[in-house]
Amino acid sequence: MSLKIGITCYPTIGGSGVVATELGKKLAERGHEVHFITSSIPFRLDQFSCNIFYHEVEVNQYSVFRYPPYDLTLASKMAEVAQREQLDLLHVHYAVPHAVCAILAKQMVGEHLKIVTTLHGTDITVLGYDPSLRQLIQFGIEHSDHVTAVSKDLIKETRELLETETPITPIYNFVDETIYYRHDSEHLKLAYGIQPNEKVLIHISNFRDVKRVPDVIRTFARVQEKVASKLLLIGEGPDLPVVTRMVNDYGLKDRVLFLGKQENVAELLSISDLALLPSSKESFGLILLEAAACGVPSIGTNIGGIPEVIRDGETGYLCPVGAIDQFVARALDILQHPERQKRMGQAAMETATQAFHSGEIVSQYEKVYYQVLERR
Ligand code: GMT
Repeated sequence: MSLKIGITCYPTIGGSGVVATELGKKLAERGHEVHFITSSIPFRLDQFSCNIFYHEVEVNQYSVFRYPPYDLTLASKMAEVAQREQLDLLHVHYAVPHAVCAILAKQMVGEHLKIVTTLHGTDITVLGYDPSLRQLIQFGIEHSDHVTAVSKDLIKETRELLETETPITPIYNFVDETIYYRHDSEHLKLAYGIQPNEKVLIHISNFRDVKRVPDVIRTFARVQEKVASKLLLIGEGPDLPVVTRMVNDYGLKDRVLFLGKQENVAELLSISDLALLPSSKESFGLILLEAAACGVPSIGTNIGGIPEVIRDGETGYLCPVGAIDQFVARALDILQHPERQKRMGQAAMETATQAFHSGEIVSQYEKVYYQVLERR
């Protein structure tokens, strides 16, 4: 039975928006009607499909409001679309504000409209610690018809932090295998001035404090003393000025390439030998899966959902947060042993295409949808 599904996510660049959009595209391929209800067109919604619709949430500026009421406008748009298009369910990514808006929409439309909420991390691991939001997040979770989370660790943290008994299903993230595979993009090395003998390390993030990008620089500064290499930094965010200063202070200007925000990271990953993710908080670490799908081993921290994505010693390595010595030793262990690097890269690719296969993950979401609708 094909369904009519509304999807709300943050449409700008970010793992949760990527996963929500790719899920919508895959659901549409399976014959479901998918309605994106978002503040702008999701950046990955780049191809036409007659099963995909986009409804823009336009927030008007009224002088009576000190702040534009995005959440209320979203709830009202959700209700309008749900009623007009006769949606079966709203699948919202993030408890706050999206699940709370969906609950309001459901109250406007009627109990038949079901709500599936996916937790991606920041709503729990950052906002959940804010006492002024804690109860609202709990409300969003407890009034959803079904809640999923992108890792088992995120479920554990949600339970501990919010003291909620609500069942939460783990459903891992996935990548689109038609985009994330090892591309033949060696020409990029020439374009970026990377010598054939040089190894390439890569870090991709939004340069927020939790990503600990300075640890990437500290690690690379020592690795490049032993192995001829270059570092690709992809992304932008609050820590970019600090990182730029560090690169200058360490005298690494010629070895570090700041590439800013990039959409086609699969080609950049395909020229990389090692990905680094030294985060202090990470519910999943989608970039690790993207790297793995392109055959790149990773070193990440042993926190959050990262150990569920990197198989320590098989597809990469896990190190404690801030343990630069260990990061350096593990990086050298991979980069100075081409056979090991190749083996780990292959294992990473196999894990990405098997354990996290998009077909399997999309089926898990479909199962959840049919379950909540059966209860109608
Ligand atoms: O990591 C971010 O700052 C972005 C955030 C997002 O909203 O996309 O990422 C979260 O969701 C991703 C998709 O599920 C996960 O891969 C990231 O690990 C998670 N970020 C954190 O937990 C800090």
